[in-house]
Amino acid sequence: MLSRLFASCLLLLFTASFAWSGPQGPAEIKTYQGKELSPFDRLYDNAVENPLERQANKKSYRLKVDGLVANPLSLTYEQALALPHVRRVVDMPCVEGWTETLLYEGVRLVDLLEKAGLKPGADRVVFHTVGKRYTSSLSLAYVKKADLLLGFKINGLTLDQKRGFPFQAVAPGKLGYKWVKWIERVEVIDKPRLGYWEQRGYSDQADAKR
Ligand SMILES: Nc1nc2c(c(=O)[nH]1)N[C@H]1C(S)=C(S)[C@@H](COP(=O)(O)O)O[C@H]1N2
Ligand SMILES: [Mo]
Repeated sequence: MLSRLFASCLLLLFTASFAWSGPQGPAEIKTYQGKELSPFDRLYDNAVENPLERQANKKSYRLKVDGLVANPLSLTYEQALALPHVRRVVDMPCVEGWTETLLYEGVRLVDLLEKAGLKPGADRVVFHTVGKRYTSSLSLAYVKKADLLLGFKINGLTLDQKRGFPFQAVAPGKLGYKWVKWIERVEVIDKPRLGYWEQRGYSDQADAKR
């Protein structure tokens, strides 16, 4: 009798949780502070990596911060997300000519760099990816001025494998190829280093035209 009561309570809870959040989890945010957002999901896919190179294992994943730092960091996904969160609507312009307007939620790279402690000569950060193939770098001056985020949500939804789980660089004012997806390592270096597209002739500055 008691166990039947328990079972029906469980069933009720289960059904209720579906009714609250729906089987797909939280709903996508479509507009934010009066701005219309581009959809989280879309058909095109211009990433360099094949599907196998996009798989971060949530359990074994570590976000590393190393190079010219006093205390290299190696954080689990949860540890990284324990940092303060920032929400920001930004335009991501691709060199192909399209622009997406998205609501990102992320942690501030400057918070991570502060934890790690920059060493003298530190001048740029290189973003390395789960697939090890794609990289890009940005100056520390830009990172501080733009308050670059490591985004983990778009439009209120956690990044999926296509969007760059677990982290994408949110680099306002820079072209899309600086918005590195599937980040697993931030390396601090002392001089410019060309990334994947930069080695293929694209501007290392990558300023978006206005
Ligand atoms: N790791 C990785 N990050 C990447 C890319 C890539 O090929 N690999 N492409 C970049 C480019 S050129 C653009 S325009 C954006 C596109 O992001 P989206 O496909 O999520 O819209 O991701 C950027 N980040
Ligand atoms: Mo792009």
